[in-house]
Amino acid sequence: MSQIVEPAATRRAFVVGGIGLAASLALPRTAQSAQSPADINLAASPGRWPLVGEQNLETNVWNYNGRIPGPEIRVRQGEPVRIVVENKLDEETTVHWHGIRLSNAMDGVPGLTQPPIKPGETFTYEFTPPDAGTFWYHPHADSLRQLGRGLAGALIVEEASPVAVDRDILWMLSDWRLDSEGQIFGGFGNAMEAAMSGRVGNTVTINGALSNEVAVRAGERIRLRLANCALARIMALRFDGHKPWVVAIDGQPCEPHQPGSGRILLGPAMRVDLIIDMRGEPGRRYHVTDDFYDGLAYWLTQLAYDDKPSVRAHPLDAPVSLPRNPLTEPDLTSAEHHVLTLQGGMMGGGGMMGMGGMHGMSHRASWAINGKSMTGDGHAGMPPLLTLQLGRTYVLTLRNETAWWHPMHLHGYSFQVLTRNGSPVPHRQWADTILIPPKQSADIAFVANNPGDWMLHCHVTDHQVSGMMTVLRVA
Ligand SMILES: [Cu+2]
Repeated sequence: MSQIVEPAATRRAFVVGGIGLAASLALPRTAQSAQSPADINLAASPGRWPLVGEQNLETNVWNYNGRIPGPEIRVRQGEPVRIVVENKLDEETTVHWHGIRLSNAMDGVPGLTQPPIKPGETFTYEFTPPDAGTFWYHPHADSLRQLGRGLAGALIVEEASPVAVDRDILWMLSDWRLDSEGQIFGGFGNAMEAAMSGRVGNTVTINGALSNEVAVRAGERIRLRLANCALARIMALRFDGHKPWVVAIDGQPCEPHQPGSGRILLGPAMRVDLIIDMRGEPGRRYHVTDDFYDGLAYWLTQLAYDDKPSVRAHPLDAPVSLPRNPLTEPDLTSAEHHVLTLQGGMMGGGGMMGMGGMHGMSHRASWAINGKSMTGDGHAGMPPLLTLQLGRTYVLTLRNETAWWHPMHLHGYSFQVLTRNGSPVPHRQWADTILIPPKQSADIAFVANNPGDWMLHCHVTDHQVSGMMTVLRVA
C-alpha cells in the first residue's frame, strides 16, 4: 500500500486545523489505505507557491508535483514501493530517499549510484522500506539550488499496526532566504558563507507556509513528526507550557525521554518524532520558539487551543513506545574502529583549508574529512575513504576539529549513537544524521550489512558541496 496524501487534507489538518478536528480524534488512528500498490509519480519542475501567504504574492520555486513541500508519501513498512520521478527542470536531478535503508542503486547519488536524470527524462525508484518512521526525500544534484528552491518532501513509513495517538501530524520545516518581494535570493554557493555557517535564510515555514497558529484541543495526544529540510539552519524548538517526549530520532524509535534542556535540537536533515499531550488551557495560545542562534530567537508558530473542554477526563500517563525496527545490533566486541576528522572552515585555528578539491567541480574546497576534500553532489569514480567488510561491525569516531556545527549523514544505514565526547548516550538512540557541535566528537556503530558505495557527508549543504563529503565502500 502506498499513497500520496492529498494536499487539501494536508493543508486543512496542518495549517487551518480546526475543521474536522473532532472527527479525527478516534483512537487509534486508522491508516488510510489504497487497495493495490500503484506507482507514485513525482515530477520536479519550476513553479510558484504562496510561501509567505500574502495575497497575490507567490514565490518562484522548484517543487515536486506543483507543491511545497512535495507530496507527503505514505507507505507501509515492508511493502514494495515504486516511485517514478520525472525531471521537468532544465538541469539534471536525482532523488535521495533520506534515511531509508535501500539498495545502493536506488540511493539517488548522481554518478556514484545512478546516472543523473536528464531534463525530460524519468527514473524509477523501487525499494521496500524495512523501517517504519519519518523519512524524507530531496535531490542530490545541484543540491544547494534544488533543495534551496524547494525540492523536498516527506516519506512516512507507517508501522504495521497504528500507534495509539489522537492525531499524527507532520511539520516539514524549511528555511528560505527571501527578498522584500518574497522571492528567493540567488547567490547560492557564496564561498565565505560556505566556510562558515552555510546559507541560513530569513524565513522559516511549516509545510510550505508561514504559520501563525496550529489548532489543538485540550487533552489530545499528538504525534508530531518534525523534519528539518533547511539547507543550513539548525533549530532548537521549545514548546512553551508543554513537555514533549522524544519517541524517535531520524525515524528510529528510541526510549521515550524528555530532553533535559527542554529543547528539541534539529540539524539540517534530522527528524524527531514527538508525543505531546496537550495539557494547556482551553482558549489559550502557547508559543513554539526556535532559539538556537544566540540573540536570534523567533516564534515559529503557536499552539492555539480551542474553547472546548478536554477530550479526556484524565490525562494520559506514560507516552507510547514505538515498536522497534529490524536493525542489526552492532557487535562491539569484534568491531573495527576508525576516526574521521572533520576539518576546515573559518575560525577553526588553521584558517580555511585552501586546498584544491580532489574533484574540483565548480565548488571551492573549504572543508575536508581526514585531509581530503570531495566537493559537489556526487559523481562517478569517487574513491572510497574506507572499504568496510560486509557483515562486520564498525565504530566510527566523528571528531569535529572545526568551529562550526556539522550534521553528518551516512547514506544507506541507520547507526547507533554510542557516545559523545566519550560519555555514553542514553535512551538507545539510532540515527542517520548526527549533529556534532564544534570541537566535539561522537562514536557511532553499525553493522556493514548493506553493500555498495555510500556517501557520508555534512548536511549543511554548503559544507557538503565544498568538501565535507566522503565515500565508504562496503564490499
Ligand atoms: Cu558541516
